[in-house]
Amino acid sequence: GGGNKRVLSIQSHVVSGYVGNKAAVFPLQLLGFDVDIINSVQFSNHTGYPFGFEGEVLDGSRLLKLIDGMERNGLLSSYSGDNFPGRIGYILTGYIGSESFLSAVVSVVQKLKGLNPKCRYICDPVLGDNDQFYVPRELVGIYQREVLPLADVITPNQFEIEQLTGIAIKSIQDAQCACCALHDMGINVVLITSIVFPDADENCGGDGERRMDGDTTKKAVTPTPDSIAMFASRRKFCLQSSLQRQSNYMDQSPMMQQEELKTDLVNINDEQYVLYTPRFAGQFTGTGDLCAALFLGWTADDNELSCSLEKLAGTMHVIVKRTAAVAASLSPLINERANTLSSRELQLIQSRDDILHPPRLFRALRV
Ligand code: PLP
Ligand code: PXL
Repeated sequence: GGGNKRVLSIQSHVVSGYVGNKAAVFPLQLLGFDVDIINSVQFSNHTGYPFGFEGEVLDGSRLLKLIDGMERNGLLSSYSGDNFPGRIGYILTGYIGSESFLSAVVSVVQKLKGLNPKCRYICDPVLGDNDQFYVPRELVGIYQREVLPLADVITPNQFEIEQLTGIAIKSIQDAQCACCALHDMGINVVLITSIVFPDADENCGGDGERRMDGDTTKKAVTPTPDSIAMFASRRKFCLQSSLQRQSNYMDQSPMMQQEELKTDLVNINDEQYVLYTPRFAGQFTGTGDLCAALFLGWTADDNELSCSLEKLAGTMHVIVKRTAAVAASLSPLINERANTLSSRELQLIQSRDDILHPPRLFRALRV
């Protein structure tokens, strides 16, 4: 992002509740980002409610018109230097429901990267969950061919990374392979937001104690059937080795020199971490959207990847825990399913301190 903390977030808006931009914008603002907000839909509520929803969808051509208006007024970029406030440093996208809108997003990302080569694209490639698609299947190919090659950071869940890479994630090694395949497409950082391994014992990773010192959470933090794994992978390009070789570079024939340069290009090194957190019973909506926003926030400052992952997991855990506690305290009182769902909306505002100061509850393990 070139140090410029301005995000263009293209996501859903809901009047009531916290998904899409409603889940992403407040945390980003708390973390000190200016957020330019484009609402891809405006719905009364998220689409999981039993009595439907009302509202409107923004189509791709209208998205491009908004970008056009911004461009004409110099709001996409500025020639006054990298840190001028008008320069968008990050693009964040989440759930996109149609081919036409996804294609429009692709051209927006291309335009912004053209105007600011340091602009980073954080893409949550939303396809579905629990072996079910909630977007048209045709989007998989568009993500693979057009979207992922533009992305700098992606935040798929287990189902999504399996669809995008064709690799079933049954072990740490599978997660490593799938991330490697995505890095090969040019993506710098991959966060798998949640993985449930079929056999927890084989995926222990490191040894013994995994709880952070001073942790008050006595819940499982080792891989068990009740835990979910988060997995983060960053590809590093090792320029040092090319410098080391430069001393004898001039002595070689031009053909040998060319070989050396090729070798440098493939001299890569993936840094990978796994982190286990307890799983909460029941469904929460907007967790993936919140997760992507927080990850953008914590990785923007070039933190250590392990540090970003630990902060992310700490905040996510307490927010879901607070949400589950509120839902549990209300559910005996009300029977209607709509009310039950509204009681499961993320307790985001109530968690503002935990967003600003993530509790360090879990440790990321290098794998
Ligand atoms: N639940 C908890 C406790 C999490 O930490 C996360 C991810 O960070 C999720 C749910 C979200 O997973 P998904 O991306 O599948 O919505
Ligand atoms: O959290 C993803 C999401 C985004 N946008 C809308 C939704 C949902 C989940 O239900 O309904 C409109």
